[in-house]
Amino acid sequence: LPLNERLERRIVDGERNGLEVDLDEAMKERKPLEIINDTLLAGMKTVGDLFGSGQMQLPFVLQSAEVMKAAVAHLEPHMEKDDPESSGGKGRIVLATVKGDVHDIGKNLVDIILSNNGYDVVNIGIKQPINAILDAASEHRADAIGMSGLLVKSTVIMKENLEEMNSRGVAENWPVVLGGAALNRSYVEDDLAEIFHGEVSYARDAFEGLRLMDSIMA
Ligand code: B1M
Repeated sequence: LPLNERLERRIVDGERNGLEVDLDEAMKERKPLEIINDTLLAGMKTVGDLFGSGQMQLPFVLQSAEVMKAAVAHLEPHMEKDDPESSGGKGRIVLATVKGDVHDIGKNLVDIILSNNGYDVVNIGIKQPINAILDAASEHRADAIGMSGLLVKSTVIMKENLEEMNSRGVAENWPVVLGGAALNRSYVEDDLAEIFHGEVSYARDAFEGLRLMDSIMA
């Protein structure tokens, strides 16, 4: 197979052997982020489709996710970084996958993109209840909160989290950025924005997350 198809195939098949060699080869032609966006994420999409249609079992999805993570970890040191002088200086965001949800590949990509572009990211991990998110935001004096979630039920949890922020009177303390495959723009920017007493916005991908942080900090 040609290199790009082979890399995409590695994600779908969960095949790690020789991954780094192929990635190094690909980096001679393309930037790490292009490899992630154009090739590796296409593989993850196929995995999702196969799983969703019952053609792939969960343990194999997990293997694909492991290969995806290994690939991103291998590419990450080669990514372009902002001026290191400004590292972490543009603002601070607490990032979490919401309660009940283990999906973290997207969240960790957001972490990488923001960190490489001058933000200080406090990534508190998966399955995080709102208490833990708000505690981290206070403790680290965050400028914003980012929540990720891929399950349909996570979209409900996000709504509950915003309601909890309203009832604690902290909605205006932190602008909230929401992302993840089960969300859509109108749910966040119409429905959730309507009930939330602070500022909430939707990021379709990690780059929109970066743009939103830039506008929050402007
Ligand atoms: Co799961 N899973 N999974 N899964 N999984 C989905 C989400 C699913 C759509 C698959 C399907 O059915 N087609 C489906 C959800 C269905 C639903 O809710 N309606 C599903 C399911 C059902 C499940 C389980 C319930 C399966 C089971 O146990 N029976 C279970 C859930 C466990 C739980 O959370 N409690 C489960 C488990 C798993 C694995 C552990 C095997 C593994 C996750 C491994 C890991 O993350 N460490 C896994 C995977 C890999 C997937 C799919 C195949 C791929 C997800 C992924 O990593 N995509 C997924 C299918 C799909 O999404 N189409 C699926 C790549 C990633 C880069 O994309 O996270 O969307 P994404 O991030 C994007 C944007 O959304 C955005 O930026 C990223 C790109 O730049 N973004 C943000 C995300 N967060 C952001 C935050 C921001 C800004 C942007 O700011 C804060």
